[in-house]
Amino acid sequence: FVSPLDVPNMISRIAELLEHSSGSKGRVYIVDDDAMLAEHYALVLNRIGIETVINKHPQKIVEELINFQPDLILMDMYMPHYTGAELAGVIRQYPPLRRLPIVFLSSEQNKNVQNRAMEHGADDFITKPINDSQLAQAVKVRLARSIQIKTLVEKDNLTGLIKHSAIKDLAELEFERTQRSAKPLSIVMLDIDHFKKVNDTYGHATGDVVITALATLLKKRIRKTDRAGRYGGEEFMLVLPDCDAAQARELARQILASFAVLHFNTAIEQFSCTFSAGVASTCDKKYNNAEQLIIGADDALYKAKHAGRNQVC
Ligand code: GH3
Ligand code: MG
Ligand code: MG
Ligand code: MG
Repeated sequence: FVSPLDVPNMISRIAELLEHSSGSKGRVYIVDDDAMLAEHYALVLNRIGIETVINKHPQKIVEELINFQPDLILMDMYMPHYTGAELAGVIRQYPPLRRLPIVFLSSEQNKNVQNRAMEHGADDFITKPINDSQLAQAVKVRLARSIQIKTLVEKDNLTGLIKHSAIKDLAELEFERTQRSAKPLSIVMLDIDHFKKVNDTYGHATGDVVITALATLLKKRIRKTDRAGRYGGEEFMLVLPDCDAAQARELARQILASFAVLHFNTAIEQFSCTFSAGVASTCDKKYNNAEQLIIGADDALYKAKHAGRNQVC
């Protein structure tokens, strides 16, 4: 619940989100058994700057969704071998895809049929007949809303990094993707050393400055395909696709070196901080899923702490 005092903050935050989402037009995944029609929808959406991928092989839908990472699915209701509702049901069983909005585009007017499809995990209906500009507008507004909600749900307020549950979903998604390619995936867990002392000595607000500084450094140092999340209070997680254990350790060491030389000014004195980090990689074949990989990185972090902190294990 939002207290009245928070309202100005909320308004500026929403304005910020709107600005953000207007910069990115988003990605739509199109499912229709009629290939010509699917191509036409894609063209209509591409014209207003929306990226599209058309599903060609229904049995590969999950794989394609994981690769494309769309913001919305536009789906036909009736196809020869399965219904849109059945496909929606399959998609919803898959944790990293459970928040993905599915919009049916159909000439089905029967509200009961529509409701049943919604129970299977669809979120909305666009009914045909519809002309091109109506379709473009209908998808555009739903897509913008989807991106806004995603940002609200997934972004940590203090740091702008990805929140705990969302970074875990992304780790799972990247793990699945790795299983389908031959490329390694690495995870780094970082935890600021003796952070309680920073709070106790200089105050919570200064503690927040340190957390934000490390977050900024992480964002600056990772590649476009890497993801950085705030896993806990002063604990962070990096998800690094196509990166082996040695490369991940090297990256963590470079970030540690940059972080350790930062000076924080307070009324009392100037101080600096370090962190400890643990790396786990799918180069090590013992990991069968993302959860095990995260536990592996956590164990390595624990080792780094016990070996004296200010290091990467
Ligand atoms: P270690 O080297 O073993 O990691 O010691 P530590 O003191 O960093 O570890 P501990 O987990 O005991 O302390 C973490 C502290 O982080 C406790 C908590 O009050 C503080 N903290 C958590 N979230 C925030 C936050 O958002 N802002 C600030 N300023 N402090 C936070
Ligand atoms: Mg059809
Ligand atoms: Mg700590
Ligand atoms: Mg901690």
